[in-house]
Amino acid sequence: MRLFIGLELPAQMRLAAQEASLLYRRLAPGRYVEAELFHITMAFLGERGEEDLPALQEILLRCAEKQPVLSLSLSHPGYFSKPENAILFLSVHGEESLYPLDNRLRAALRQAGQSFDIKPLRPHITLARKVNLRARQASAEEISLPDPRPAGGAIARLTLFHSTRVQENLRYLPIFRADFARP
Ligand code: 2AM
Repeated sequence: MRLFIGLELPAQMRLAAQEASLLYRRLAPGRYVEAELFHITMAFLGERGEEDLPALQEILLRCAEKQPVLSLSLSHPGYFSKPENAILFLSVHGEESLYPLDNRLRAALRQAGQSFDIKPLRPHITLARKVNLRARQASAEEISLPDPRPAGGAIARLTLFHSTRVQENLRYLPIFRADFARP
């Protein structure tokens, strides 16, 4: 099964991201992601067997137990890759608070011999793939997208997700959650 570790979004943040996404899809065509799938990936693990689950759960618990509750909010839109075939995302305010957690998570995964995508963390919420941000064909001009409402909230746990298809629809199913330290 395909697994990754990430952060679930507070309801208000998800809703504001959905509003932005609905507006962007009218301005810039692409394959937009359902709001249910919005999240922040912390570590992409890839294909794993059931036998890896206990060790992974232990890592989540260990990394979460000393982590204070995070406070994040939506920031500006951005993209990866080329403007005519872009991955469109929202950045987050407060992302600097994710790096200590990222460091602990990577160290724990490495120590346990668990492989993961080693690309540096770039906290983001993917809204769409294959997006065309060119205002006109063959022109250098890019469509400018307005900022989302700066909605935010508390993120109080780390989640192990199973990326799978349910009746042909892509779903990121939370299969384990580890709570952050209570204040
Ligand atoms: P994203 O975080 O940019 O949206 C499940 O595939 C999730 O893991 C997606 O949200 C995806 O991208 C993220 N992810 C991170 N690294 C990945 C990789 N190497 N392959 C596939 N998905 C990856």
